[in-house]
Amino acid sequence: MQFGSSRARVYILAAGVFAGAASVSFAQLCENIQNRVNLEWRPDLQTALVGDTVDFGIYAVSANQSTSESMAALQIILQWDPEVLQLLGNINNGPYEWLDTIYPNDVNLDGLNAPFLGVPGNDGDAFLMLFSQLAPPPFGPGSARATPEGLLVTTFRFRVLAPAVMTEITIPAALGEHSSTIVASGIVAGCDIKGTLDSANLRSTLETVFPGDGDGDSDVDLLDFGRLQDCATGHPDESVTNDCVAFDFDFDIDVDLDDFSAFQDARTAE
Ligand SMILES: [Ca+2]
Ligand SMILES: [Ca+2]
Ligand SMILES: [Ca+2]
Ligand SMILES: [Ca+2]
Repeated sequence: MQFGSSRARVYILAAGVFAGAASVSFAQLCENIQNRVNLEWRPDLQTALVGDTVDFGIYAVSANQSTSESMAALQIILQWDPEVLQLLGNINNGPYEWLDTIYPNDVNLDGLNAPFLGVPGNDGDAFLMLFSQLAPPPFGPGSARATPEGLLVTTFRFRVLAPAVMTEITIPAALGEHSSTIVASGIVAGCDIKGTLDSANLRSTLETVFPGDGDGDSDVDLLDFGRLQDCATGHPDESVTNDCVAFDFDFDIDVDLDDFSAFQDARTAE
């Protein structure tokens, strides 16, 4: 985590990098390279307990399966439910070492990071900037590259505050008047090459939930089956309640025939 004194300098630099297009040819240039990099979450967990610390890695994935894409900088807006999750900060544990990784103090713009105390206040939105090392080898590593396999950009770390059947962390394309999610091209300065923006899901509970064990007595039996019947609404898109999450085997926020068949498998396995 780097929250150094270079923050102001880098922010001014960013304003220059992200300044809009002036000429038509520049706009056309940008159009030719748009949608080159997708931002993707690859969480290694689907459930967590209240009080846990959870990490969500975000990957920059080249939309072209045979080439990687050079990135000068990234600006990532994040939105989450502040009653369920608290943003603690970031771990830059990817293979690429960014020149700087900062939450800018934007109190005088959209205030996404306000109140600003090094990390943004826990109000459900924030934005992070990451800057490439532009110096090419042998002087430096050159800009970060989004590969077809995906470059781990950064890991957002949260604390789980409350139970939720499913909570979502999204990357809005824009928020407020001035803030947008940007993947700045490392080839044509000022061009945004972001493609699709993914979202991540997490289920949080007060106690460990074993799939199928609706009454929490550490088995999957006929008593649990009775509960499953109460939880099954028959409507595939009807949300489950906290009491019924043990029966939502496939994490699609319902209890339906797919879950029933998973329940039967769980009973056989008992
Ligand atoms: Ca905020
Ligand atoms: Ca049981
Ligand atoms: Ca379903
Ligand atoms: Ca389900």
